[in-house]
Amino acid sequence: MSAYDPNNIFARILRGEIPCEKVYEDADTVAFMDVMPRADGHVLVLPKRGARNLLDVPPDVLSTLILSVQKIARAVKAGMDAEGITVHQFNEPAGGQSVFHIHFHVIPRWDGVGLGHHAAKMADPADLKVHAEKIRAALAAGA
Ligand code: DGP
Repeated sequence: MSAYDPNNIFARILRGEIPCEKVYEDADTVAFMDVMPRADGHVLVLPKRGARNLLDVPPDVLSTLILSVQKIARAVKAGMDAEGITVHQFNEPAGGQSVFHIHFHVIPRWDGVGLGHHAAKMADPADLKVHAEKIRAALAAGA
């Protein structure tokens, strides 16, 4: 396994070098909209501290991260009026990972609606903003 690269795209987003549509931030974690969503309301949750993936992440980083994943899953379900949530987490290229800063995908689901392909199509930024607003509102309402 390669070492963590501090210039990966998510590290650059965390440093504010590249914009993102953020929905949540606390002392340890950040959540923002995936620019290539597999469904409307697809959010990525990541730690501020750098780790490549599940194979090297320290336990204390993983602990706070998974609590944020649960919080965002609840907010995405409420904000997007979803019927279910799919959580994905990919490790190494063979495991489907393309950005090497650990993150969880939180994807809202509706009965009978299939998932789009992984990282296949850029979303319209205006749509991402609309979905982010709904998720931020659910968080503000205590979801
Ligand atoms: P993976 O590493 O395979 O778990 O997928 C990375 C995801 O990150 C993929 O769904 C597309 C998304 N993504 C890639 N580049 C950017 C970016 O610059 N901004 C945002 N918000 N998402 C990105």
